[in-house]
Amino acid sequence: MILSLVKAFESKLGLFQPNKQVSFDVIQGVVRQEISHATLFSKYDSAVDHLPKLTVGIVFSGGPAPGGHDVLCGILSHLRSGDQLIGFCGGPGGLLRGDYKLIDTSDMDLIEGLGGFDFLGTDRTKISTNDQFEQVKSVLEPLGISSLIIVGGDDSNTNALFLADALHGRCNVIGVPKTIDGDLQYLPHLPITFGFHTATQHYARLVQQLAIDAVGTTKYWHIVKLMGRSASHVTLEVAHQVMPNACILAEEINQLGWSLMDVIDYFTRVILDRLSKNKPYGIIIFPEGIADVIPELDHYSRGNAAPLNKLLEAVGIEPIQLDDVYEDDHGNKNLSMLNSEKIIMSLVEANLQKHDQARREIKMMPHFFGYTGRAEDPTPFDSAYALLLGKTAYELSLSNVSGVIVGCDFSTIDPSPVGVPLQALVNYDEDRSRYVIKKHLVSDAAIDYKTYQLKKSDWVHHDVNIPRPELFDVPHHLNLDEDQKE
Ligand code: FBP
Repeated sequence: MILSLVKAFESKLGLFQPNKQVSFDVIQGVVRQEISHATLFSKYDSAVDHLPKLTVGIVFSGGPAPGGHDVLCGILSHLRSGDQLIGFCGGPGGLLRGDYKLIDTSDMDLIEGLGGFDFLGTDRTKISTNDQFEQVKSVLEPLGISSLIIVGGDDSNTNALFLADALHGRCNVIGVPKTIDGDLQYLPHLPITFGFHTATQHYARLVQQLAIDAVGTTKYWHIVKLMGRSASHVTLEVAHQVMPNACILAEEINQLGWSLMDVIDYFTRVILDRLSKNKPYGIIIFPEGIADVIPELDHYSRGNAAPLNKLLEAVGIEPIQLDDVYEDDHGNKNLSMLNSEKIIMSLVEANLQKHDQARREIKMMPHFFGYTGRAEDPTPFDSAYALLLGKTAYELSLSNVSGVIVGCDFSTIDPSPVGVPLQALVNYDEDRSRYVIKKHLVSDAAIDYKTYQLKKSDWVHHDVNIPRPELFDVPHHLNLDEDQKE
């Protein structure tokens, strides 16, 4: 698989054109007709040397994800002589300010295979007003930029679509799918974002190390919150790798209609179950996004601590002060500020007080694994994928296409890059009264969710062994068969 990605990356530059065999129902009237594409864009072999010189702008947007620097290298390694790449510094905010630098092939030695987004920087500024669109025009025009590549997640690519509309005829806008959360998907043409594999491998390694320590010492339960808001793809992928003794996903809580105490009772049951087999240690994992679906935590993160404190007081725990959670421009809460792992741990501890043996023997420690996964150097999969995404975004720029996001179909032995109309990903959001790219949550019909449900109860008594299990070379989430993984 990784070799096929590299092969596709190393192949000659080509152009993309509408592929009438794959069409979409797109909602009319969201953006102008010219960028309201109703088909996929597929690559065909065509010379590109005769095309006019091109200046491409690029901006990182939202949270960092491993592979961003390789997206830049993917473009630079194929840049035709005379074409230019201009990077905007500090995310969409930097784009509005006109804060930029020229990037050239000499930068590749510095940044190839490097994690984080620090070469250009990023932020979460939303570009959506007419004044902002005008501001972007006034920055791009003097620089001669005729194609702008936005490297981002669902919110950033919603920006990209409306910016493509506003800049039509002056500058094309192309999205590159990024986010460790893995919630920007459009199957089968866009099953995965870059950064997801590295972050999940990173967290899986850390959780596995806790598990190894726990088996060796038989002393502690580790209560681990993992980054990933709204969608629980990260926790699901990590669960498949490390087989935690207990795990709950936000989508599962929603489906089961569980309250906070239901979650606590489930964790308590697993701990007591293992204790009955003389195992006073283990691993619990869950995503930070549970705060969105558990009413007491949701109220708390919105500034109302009363329902949570009522529950805490009822089990004899001191009330807690509000953490400093706020929303970004797109309405996303910074859940990392919320110490839900400590809250959960205290409630489980309180629950265990009723059991003599558990009260004496169970010791717990909270952990949060998040930001380090975004700065990790990309895995070979993410690196190859990001290089290909960068190259494809450049080819779409040469093809004079706007309002599309780069995708890649992994359903065949040789993954093929495609251009997916952004409009096909858009839905009307009643709460926000606007069209936005919908976050793709873990679906109960997904194969990786079904296998998780089948295996989960076996993991209660699982312990990591020697030889250690190997972490996945390619994302489990892609559900590739053995031939495809090679
Ligand atoms: P993106 O969706 O922008 O890729 O960011 C994802 C993420 O890493 C989430 O998993 C996490 O909740 C959030 O960013 C943390 O960033 P911040 O500290 O800005 O809230």
